[in-house]
Amino acid sequence: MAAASPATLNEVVIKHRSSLHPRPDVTFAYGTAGFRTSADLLDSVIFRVGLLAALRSKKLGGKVIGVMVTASHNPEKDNGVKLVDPMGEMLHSSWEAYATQLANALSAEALIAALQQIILAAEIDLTVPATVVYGHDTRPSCPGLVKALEDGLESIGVKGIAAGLVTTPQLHYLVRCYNTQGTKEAYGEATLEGYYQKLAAAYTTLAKGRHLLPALTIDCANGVGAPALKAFSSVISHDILPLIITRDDTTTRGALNSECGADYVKTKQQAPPGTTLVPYQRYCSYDGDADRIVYYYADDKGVFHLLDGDKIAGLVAGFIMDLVKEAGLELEVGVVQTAYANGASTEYLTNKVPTTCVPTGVKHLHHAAESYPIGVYFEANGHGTVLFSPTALSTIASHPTPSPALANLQAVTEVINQTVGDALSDMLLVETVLLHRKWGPGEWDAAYTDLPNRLVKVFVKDRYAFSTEDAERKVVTPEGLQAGVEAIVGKTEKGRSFVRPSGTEDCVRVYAEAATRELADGESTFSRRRALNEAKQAND
Ligand code: NG1
Ligand code: ZN
Repeated sequence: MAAASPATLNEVVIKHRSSLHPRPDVTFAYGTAGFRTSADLLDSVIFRVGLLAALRSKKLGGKVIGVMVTASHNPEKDNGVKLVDPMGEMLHSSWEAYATQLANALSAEALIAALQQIILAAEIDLTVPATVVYGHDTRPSCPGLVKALEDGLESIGVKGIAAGLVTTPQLHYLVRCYNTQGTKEAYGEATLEGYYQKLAAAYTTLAKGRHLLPALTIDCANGVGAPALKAFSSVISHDILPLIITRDDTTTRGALNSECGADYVKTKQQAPPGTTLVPYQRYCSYDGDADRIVYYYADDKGVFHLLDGDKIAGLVAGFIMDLVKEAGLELEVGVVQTAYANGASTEYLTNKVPTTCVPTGVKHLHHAAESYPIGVYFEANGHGTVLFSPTALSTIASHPTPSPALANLQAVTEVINQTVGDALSDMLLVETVLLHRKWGPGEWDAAYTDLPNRLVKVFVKDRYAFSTEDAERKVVTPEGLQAGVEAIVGKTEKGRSFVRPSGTEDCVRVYAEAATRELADGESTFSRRRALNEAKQAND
């Protein structure tokens, strides 16, 4: 057991170390993706996140807290940081304000005062030893920022466990493993090797004896997904999972997320330039920290088709429902989406399975999915996973009648990363379903046809002037904007449009969909113009 820490902060050390990480004249906010901005602004923020992570661990009786340094799909010049709570979930929202408070403290003295306030407000016992595990993606700014994090941890007397170069979901996995080892909820071995072995064993169970599919081509966004996938493919037989790994250049400056990756493919609705799509072959793209995945293919006319998070949710939910039924179990499967889910997917899903819509942000999706025995959640952009409640897990584990369906269901619980969306693990799940169904991408896609849609950014002076309700589907302020949107939508066949402030970028997003491409484009242009006008008035 680690020795107890001193009962008070070492203010001299913290002030001194803090002076080595001066705060720029910027206001920071811990948003849906933690702190995320230009990497050259983040040194002080990450130093302070080290302090906060230590306090969070102390508050939770010494449970291991995670810190991930990444800016996901953002350009390479950006970086970011987010905290991971003990079961591998996002930082509890009640602590987001503390993170913002520490990041914005104006001086070393103000930082100490903010720390003391948090210690008091959250009733933290400083003598509890803390443990923090931290990792980072492939951005060139990571080593320097990780150093700042280590300075923060050291100045509050916490050593920390360096996980090194990891995908975001691997870091979440490690956190959960550390906190559950030796308990009946043990999640796995707390090493990357343990992660790869767990997924490989589960996938081998699911794939063995099946007729193999042609190789899957993966675009790793030139990010951390590339080394992770290579490490994984070295522990699984190529006969079981034939892969073609592309966009795996993690050393060329500027390559990360540039004209590739899940965000590029989803936003542009096209394959990365230079990719020749062989008709009906499977392609997928990860994002820069490998927590998102989208699939795509071309038909025999060469037309591009996207199989995004909504399509993955439908595929996976249907498969799990069938396994549950075949195994003779009664476990409800529910699906959670956001307003960005294509209207056609919502219509398809609501006819089959309970479906909930929640605001953007993984914490909302995750939380809502927890209310189902088996909760499938996916954002349209490809971030998602499946959660099995403790009761569902024990029902599956203790079911008296063995069957292939039960064994497969058990393996599905192992192949899926239940802490957070995980491109590698989601890929294995999709491949499993396709293998079992004997489907190619065309059969998968046949469930429904996406409504044409458009997602645009509007740069406004103050995005905080925009507020929403009804899971972000209605804009409340600026006043009058919603009425304007509705007037246009009302005239549009299968029209749906909404306006919301981004939680990760300084902009407002406008989404529109309609029966035809022309209508969707027209509607988004109108809504966007309307949003701009209203914003101008609100800001004047
Ligand atoms: P914001 O910037 O709040 O729209 C984006 C994504 C979210 C989620 C977060 C976290 C869209 C439209 N929004 O949020 O789905 O992934 O980033 O990374 O894709
Ligand atoms: Zn990501």
